[in-house]
Amino acid sequence: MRVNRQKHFAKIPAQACIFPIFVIFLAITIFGSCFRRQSASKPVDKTQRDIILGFSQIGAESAWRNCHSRSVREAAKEAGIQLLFESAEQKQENQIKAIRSFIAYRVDVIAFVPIVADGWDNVLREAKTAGIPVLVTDRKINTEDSDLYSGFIGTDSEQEGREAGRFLLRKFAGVERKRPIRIVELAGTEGASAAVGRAKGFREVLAGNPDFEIVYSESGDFLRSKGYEVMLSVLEKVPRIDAVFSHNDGMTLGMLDAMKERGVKAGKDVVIVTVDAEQAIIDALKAGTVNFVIECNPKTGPDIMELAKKLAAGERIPRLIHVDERVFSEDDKDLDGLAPRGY
Ligand code: GZL
Repeated sequence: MRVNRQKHFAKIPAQACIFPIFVIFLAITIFGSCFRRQSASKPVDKTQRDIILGFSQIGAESAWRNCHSRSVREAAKEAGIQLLFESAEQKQENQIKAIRSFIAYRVDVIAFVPIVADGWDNVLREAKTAGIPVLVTDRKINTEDSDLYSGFIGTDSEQEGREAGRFLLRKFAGVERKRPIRIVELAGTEGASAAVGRAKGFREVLAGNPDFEIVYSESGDFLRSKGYEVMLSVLEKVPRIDAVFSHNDGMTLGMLDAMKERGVKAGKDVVIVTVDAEQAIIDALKAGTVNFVIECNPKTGPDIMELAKKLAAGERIPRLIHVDERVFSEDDKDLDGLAPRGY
């Protein structure tokens, strides 16, 4: 039975309702921010309250990123750290806004994944002025002032690129050929340290070797949809592709869809090398449509929380921590026994 309660409020003019609500809201805001400021200005024994970590994440562009976000959230809960988690939806300006909001809220520590390597000095200077330590995670930043952040924990993208190059050297060693091996590169987000590093390490290994030629490179922004689009276009305009180096599995999965549509036998007609090692790509390795997978470890949440606790306690941390990673190859003896991170 619906009871019309509207009549109980019909006699009170709307203005009279808004004013007391406004006063209450104003009181909470003033008292609340003073409390946070006081607690931040006086040294507070952090054991008496949860450490507050402001975390700016890129977005949700890949299975790898989603696994990384889950790892951070779960580890914060496990560590008893209050996590303010902001997703930037692939925009650097949203990350800068989030970091500024963390500063205003006077969190104990700021951690973030820089979507691209440049453009962070100003906002990190504001964090430094506010006395809030900053941990850079997953991707690296370019800065002249190394004082702007306390340390980095994440993957060694240049090493991942080198592993890709070394596999191709092994794969095509001793193969009689009348022309160089023609390579297409499906690159990650332009300006992202993960893409810059992978490209650099890959080229370092193949540099000066006349048997290999990177005939085409284009960014697919680490997105499956773009990997598909770029590969459809490449198959139209780049003849005789022998190998593809893709900077992440998401783009590789899109590329495999495009190759299948065009009747190209991935893993056989074209050698496929990819980075991340998400489960779908491990399955493709077992099926023979991918030849080599370089692992990029997304499960760094627990390490991030340990470092955040040290920073909150005023302790120093290592400037650079590269997490452990491995490779998975078509030559692995026990493909069924592979132990990827399972995401
Ligand atoms: C690498 C990470 C990359 C992954 C992609 O450290 O930044 O971003 O390789 C992800 O899958 O989108």
